[in-house]
Amino acid sequence: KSCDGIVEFKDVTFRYEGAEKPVLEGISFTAKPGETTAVIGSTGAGKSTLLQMIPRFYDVESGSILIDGVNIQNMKQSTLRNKIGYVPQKAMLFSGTIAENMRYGKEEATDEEIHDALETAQASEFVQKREQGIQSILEQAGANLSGGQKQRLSIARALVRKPQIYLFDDSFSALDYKTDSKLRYALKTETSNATIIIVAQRVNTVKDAEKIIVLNEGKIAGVGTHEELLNNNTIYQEIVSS
Ligand code: DUT
Repeated sequence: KSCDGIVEFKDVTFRYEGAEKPVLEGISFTAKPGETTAVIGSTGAGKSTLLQMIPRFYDVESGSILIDGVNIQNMKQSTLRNKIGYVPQKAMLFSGTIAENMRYGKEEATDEEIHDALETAQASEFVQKREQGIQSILEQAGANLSGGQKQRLSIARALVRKPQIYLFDDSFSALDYKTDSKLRYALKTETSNATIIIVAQRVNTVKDAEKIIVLNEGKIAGVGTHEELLNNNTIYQEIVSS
């Protein structure tokens, strides 16, 4: 169904246990299916925390988060997890074959589905260069891979599951600009009705997003397209020129 996967934050405030100040304060926005919503901000702004609230790694202190109008706190955990493909900042690969790593989260995935996901994630070329292809062994935590290769496999793993909602936590940071752009374009094309939320520190990764949210010290400092924010948001201008 093309209308599924609307993520809505309503006046969300959150603080880590024991912290004096909330890390997120009064956050409201909507991320829509078929669109990329990007969150940009300097280190410590609260981007990862915001993203992690969607699969309920943390619960709101006040406000609410809805998916298709349903408060995520009233959803079964398994239902929520099935809707979401979360790609963490650090790829979590294990010792085993590439295929085994790709099937983590969807045991029944076919080789073809794995190849398609690798293709979209711009990982096909380096996987095919290995004699055993997707049957090649990854050493512990992917020790025999570059940072960018690990990120692409981590993205491919999420794609294999075909969730409605993709959450990318700085998942493109180790890629060169060209690969970053190519990957996001392929992602957009192959997951046309999915809701994509991308957290990033660099402008290249967010500039094509339909909606960019500027997060500053836990608050939204601006929302718009790249062009709009370039014109009217000083924090965004600072990020661009830094
Ligand atoms: N923080 C904690 N406990 C945690 C995680 C984070 O107190 O378990 C604090 C650190 C920081 C703030 O919350 O002051 C926001 O952290 P977050 O990782 O959400 O920020 P970010 O914008 O994602 O930073 P980066 O771009 O460096 O990942």
